[in-house]
Amino acid sequence: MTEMLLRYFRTKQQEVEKETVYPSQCPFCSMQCKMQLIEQVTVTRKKYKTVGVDNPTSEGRLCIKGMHAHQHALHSERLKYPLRKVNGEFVRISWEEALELIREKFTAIQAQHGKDALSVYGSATITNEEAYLLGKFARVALGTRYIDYNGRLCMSAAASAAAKTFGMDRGFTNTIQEIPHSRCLILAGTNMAECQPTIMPYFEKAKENGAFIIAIDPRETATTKLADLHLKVRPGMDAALANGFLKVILDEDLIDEDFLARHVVGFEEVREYVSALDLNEIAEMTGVPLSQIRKAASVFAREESGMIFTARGVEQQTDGSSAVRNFLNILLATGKIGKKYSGYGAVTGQGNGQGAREHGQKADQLPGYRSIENEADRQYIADVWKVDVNELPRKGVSAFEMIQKVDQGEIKAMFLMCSNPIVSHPRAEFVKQALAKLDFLVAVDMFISETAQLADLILPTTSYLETEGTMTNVEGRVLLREASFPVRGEVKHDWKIICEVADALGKGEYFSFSSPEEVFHELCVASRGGIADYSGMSYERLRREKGLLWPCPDETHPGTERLFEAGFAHPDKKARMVPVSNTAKIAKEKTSETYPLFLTTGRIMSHYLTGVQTRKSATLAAREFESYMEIHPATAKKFQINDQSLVKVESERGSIVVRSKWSQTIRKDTVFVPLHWTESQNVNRLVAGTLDPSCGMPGFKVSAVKISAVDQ
Ligand SMILES: Nc1nc2c(c(=O)[nH]1)N[C@H]1C(S)=C(S)[C@@H](COP(=O)(O)OP(=O)(O)OC[C@H]3O[C@@H](n4cnc5c(=O)[nH]c(N)nc54)[C@H](O)[C@@H]3O)O[C@H]1N2
Ligand SMILES: Nc1nc2c(c(=O)[nH]1)N[C@H]1C(S)=C(S)[C@@H](COP(=O)(O)OP(=O)(O)OC[C@H]3O[C@@H](n4cnc5c(=O)[nH]c(N)nc54)[C@H](O)[C@@H]3O)O[C@H]1N2
Ligand code: SF4
Ligand SMILES: [Mo]
Repeated sequence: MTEMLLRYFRTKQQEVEKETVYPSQCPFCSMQCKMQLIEQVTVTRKKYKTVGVDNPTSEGRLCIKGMHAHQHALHSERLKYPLRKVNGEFVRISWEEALELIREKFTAIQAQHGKDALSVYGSATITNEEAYLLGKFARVALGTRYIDYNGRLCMSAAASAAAKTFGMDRGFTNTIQEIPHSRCLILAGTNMAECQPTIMPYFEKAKENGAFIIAIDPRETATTKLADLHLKVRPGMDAALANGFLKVILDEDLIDEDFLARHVVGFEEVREYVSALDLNEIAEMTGVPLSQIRKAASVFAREESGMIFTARGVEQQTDGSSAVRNFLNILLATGKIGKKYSGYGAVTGQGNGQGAREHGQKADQLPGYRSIENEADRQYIADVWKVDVNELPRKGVSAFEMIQKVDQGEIKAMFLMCSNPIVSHPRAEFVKQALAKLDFLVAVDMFISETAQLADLILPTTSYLETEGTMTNVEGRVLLREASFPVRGEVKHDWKIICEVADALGKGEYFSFSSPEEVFHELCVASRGGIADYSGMSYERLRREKGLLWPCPDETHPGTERLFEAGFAHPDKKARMVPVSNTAKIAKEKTSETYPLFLTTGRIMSHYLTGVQTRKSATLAAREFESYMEIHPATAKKFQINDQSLVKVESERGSIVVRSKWSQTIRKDTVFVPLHWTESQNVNRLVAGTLDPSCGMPGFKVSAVKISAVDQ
């Protein structure tokens, strides 16, 4: 028997005729786990598997999404040719025809309606080089002020809070390797166990080392299970909860007077404001017992080191930016920043959530985190781009406001790269109707997404397996994603597409790049002297040093591991504290007799964003094939909703039908629906279009809804 088995395995082995290894990084979250795709060619077929590769951040780990990412990249529905819509059907055309069509349409629209009638919508999934080129494309090739990107729905609140407070916004102020040594960790509105799974060992090690972990989330999740204390906050009340922490810290005299005096401006205003607050009222409005608020605040302040992490739970609110600022107030009041094992982490989302917000895709931004309204910044970039500074457009508007301008007929055409806004935006039905009004929509995608379905032209692009470029991970570490998988059909890289469209529009001289590395050289020069300074980096260094943390201002600079050790990034080197109100200026929806429950939204382990990619992966799709609504059994009984039965969820905007999932661990006044499904399961049909006025972030995490059983 053994002999037979051995012979069997030997023959099997011999079957593998050729093995090829392709390097890459995971196309999904901000951990940017390094990986290899292994292709085995046997006599009968090709087999693929993905394995992790060691590096300073992910240490060789992969989660299930990464392990199965190749299933969508190799999927038969990957687009191979440009497609033009003719009488409602997509037909194959050549690249020459596609580029000519863009030239014709864009030129005619601008001639008739002005430069700003064109718009660009970008992404934090594309590489730094592509994000940089897209910003340049909007300003130089199209000359429009209207460019923004999906990171607006993701990173804008944390980015604006850190920029205002510290004068600089890099996701983590410390390296990930410091986490295990910190004594107290606050995880506010993050479900990293499902969203950045390979980060978990750092927190598990911290726990083994005796750290006290505090989680803030209306639901119990795989992340909150790690916590010593879980504050089950009412959705949208994080700013008030942070005030509760500050009040306890003041009352118990736990502030770091010396740190405040030397490094902070604005503490007295915060002290005055917070002193007048009533802790019982805060406990009441946040739904968190006072004893828990006291315990959390006092442990955090008393421990010698501590870190606060925020993610979308806190940030995707109409006061997300100030809610984050209030958590930063806690760090500053206790002097826990700019030091070993103490600091802040905005847990970035998409693969390039960090880098894509630095190189000029944002409505008000030029590369290197420069401001498009600052005269010196404009002049510097105009010189790098070799254009007249007066030709550079001024700032545009945030992503959702851009859609509103489409609806109002002000924007007539859109160049959309790597996003699916009719699923991911609030008021999804409105967004769909608005985009349908465009005279001309170009979508650059790997698949016919729900939004690409509306396009007049789809340009097929390469995936993470095929596109080389840099990505800046959750730490702010710039990684070189090497990629060499053969490109199929007539597919082109995003960076190449941008350059060719620019050329078709007569602006080729500004886009004459022949590789991502050439683009990176220019990006580095453009970032020199800016806040996000990459100018000391090169592909060669990134390869050799396994990534570099910015700022890295010259070739001999080792990169910056810990920020703010020598002061903050404002000109006076001091951080800014400001009082934050318990309630948002733009009121959040309240529950009422008609809409008696809070709805919050978020993610699950096996799917990614609007699901275009993960639904094409057989293994991932099988794990969770439909949407659901998490609900407490007591609430479910009150509304006569059985477990695992279909339920209609309605808000003032619209309705969806999903399956109920009873859970003892969610708040009784709250239901949760993930965002990964579309059409009648798209939770964004329910979410309002109100935005945080300071950063344009929609309030994805609070809606008022009613629920009812669907007769079956
Ligand atoms: N599996 C998976 N991983 C992903 C993604 C994905 O789609 N799927 N997307 C990536 C992207 S782009 C992003 S931005 C990140 C997002 O990463 P996270 O921000 O961690 O993900 P979410 O699930 O949106 O929200 C986190 C938690 O916030 C809680 N929450 C809801 N409302 C509130 C509130 O009012 N206050 C507080 N304190 N908490 C609240 C939710 O219950 C949820 O558990 O994940 C990245 N990783
Ligand atoms: N209710 C609710 N809504 C939310 C959120 C929430 O928590 N709740 N979260 C928000 C957040 S944080 C985010 S980040 C947004 C994201 O929302 P979207 O930007 O709409 O996200 P994706 O589903 O990643 O869409 C990416 C599209 O680009 C394509 N694509 C993938 N890789 C590439 C590439 O390399 N190049 C090109 N050209 N195309 C590519 C994919 O096929 C897909 O069609 O959703 C937001 N919407
Ligand atoms: S989804 Fe995130 S954690 Fe999972 S393998 Fe990809 S990059 Fe790593
Ligand atoms: Mo995101």
